[in-house]
Amino acid sequence: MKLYGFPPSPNTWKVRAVIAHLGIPVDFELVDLAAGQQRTPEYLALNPTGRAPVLVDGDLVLWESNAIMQYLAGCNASPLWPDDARIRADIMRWQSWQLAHWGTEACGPLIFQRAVKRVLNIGAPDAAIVARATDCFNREASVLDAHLSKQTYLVGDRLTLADFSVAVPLFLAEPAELPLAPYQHVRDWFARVSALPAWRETAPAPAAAAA
Ligand SMILES: N[C@@H](CCC(=O)N[C@@H](CS)C(=O)NCC(=O)O)C(=O)O
Repeated sequence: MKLYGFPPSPNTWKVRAVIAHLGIPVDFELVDLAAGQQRTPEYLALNPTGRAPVLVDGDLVLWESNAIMQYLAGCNASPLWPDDARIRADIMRWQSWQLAHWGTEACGPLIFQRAVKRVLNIGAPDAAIVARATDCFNREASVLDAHLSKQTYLVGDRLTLADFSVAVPLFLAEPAELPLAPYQHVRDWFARVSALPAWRETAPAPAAAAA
């Protein structure tokens, strides 16, 4: 089995963290996004969207990080993705929310404007985008905080794939200046989830994170 990815990108990091947590052997191949390797014909044959990561397992070629995480945890009968329709739907709910709102509307634009632009030296943050994303961040973080005031992890009382998906952008809270201060339950939950050794074992070099 082989994962193609770019270690500093949160979508690659969360998949690598799940692989480390599961303790399974998966070869890794770098797709250097900074060098444009995601647009080579060889890579586009694997993922026509030109994004990382991609998992190849025999004749299965799978892109979209959350689908890859579900496949890996499912193949390994992991409690991160229990064989229970209700729990899986609940995990999917948070992973869908992460893709559509938490990542794409809130954390992602703040990470790009404040952290990625600085690392790549491609100009100042766009104030209008930062303002809109900050509003989104506060709206979504309030929902997350209220949920986590009632439970230890996102789904039930156990760590699942949902925690990996929703937590990963928060590793960039400092450089992206994510306004986390009012959200005590989110901060406590992130402290629990980020303490997993799997994150440290797969962490990108600090200066490269977010690129
Ligand atoms: N929804 C996709 C998003 C993947 C994605 O946007 N990856 C970024 C890195 S975090 C990428 O490959 N960007 C390169 C590009 O768009 O050219 C997933 O979860 O796998």
